[in-house]
Amino acid sequence: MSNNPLIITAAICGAEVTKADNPAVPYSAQELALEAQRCYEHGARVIHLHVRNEDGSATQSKDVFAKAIAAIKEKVPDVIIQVSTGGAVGMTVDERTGPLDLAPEFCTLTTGTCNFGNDVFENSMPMIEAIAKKANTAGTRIEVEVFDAGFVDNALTLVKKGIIPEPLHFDFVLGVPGAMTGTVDRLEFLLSTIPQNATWTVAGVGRFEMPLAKAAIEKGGHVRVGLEDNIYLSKGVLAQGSWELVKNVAEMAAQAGRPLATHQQARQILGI
Ligand code: KMH
Ligand code: ZN
Repeated sequence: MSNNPLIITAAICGAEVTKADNPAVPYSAQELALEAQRCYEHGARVIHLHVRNEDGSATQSKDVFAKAIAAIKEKVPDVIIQVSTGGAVGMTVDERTGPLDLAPEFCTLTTGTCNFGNDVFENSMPMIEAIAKKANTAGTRIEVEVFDAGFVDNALTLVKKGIIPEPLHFDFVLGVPGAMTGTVDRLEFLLSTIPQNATWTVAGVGRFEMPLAKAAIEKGGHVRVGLEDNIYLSKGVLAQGSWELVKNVAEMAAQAGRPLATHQQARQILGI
């Protein structure tokens, strides 16, 4: 059992889930900030951030991100904010990279194309390279989002080309319908493919969320949970917010003897 500090990321909003799915999904800057504060208080040190228009539709508008980030920073100045560059399926690279104009400290980068439910989440190599270059110019630390096994290989190719810097930090997003499923053997295979100096977190989608969180805690990795990935606390019971899922993970970590990272430790581990 590893005892290195555990970083919990809270994916509080996403682009797909709506208040109709779970009324606790935050849309406005104030709702996002309140949710971020609750998640931080329960142990999350990173907020994976998407933002919404007033009607709840997904946007990657720099201005909407700026308002949300300011509101979050006002309530929780120390939390690490990781902006999404995935946005929603079908958005262009220009749209998706809107928040990078704010030179955030942390962002995502999905390194491959996959099915995403009935849609296709498109990330051709030129698209990935364009997003990575904009992140590098902004001085933003990249988290590599892996929805399927070849995404690791693409990330390693980008390292060789000097487009993304090492050490890599991966997020294994497992259980998206149409991409890699969320069983522990899949996670173990992915771990066998990443460089020794890489760090990693896991985001299990739907029913895979907590079993993968438990595996990551045991294996010395980090954990992402939140309404973006899973709206339920247990079968048929809606989570009251992402904070309740964070609380669950913090309790699992305590039982396993993994301390939670401080915000300084999280920045150090992530190389931010
Ligand atoms: N909304 C998904 C299509 C990311 O944030 O970087 C992509 C996504 C990945 O959520
Ligand atoms: Zn996301």
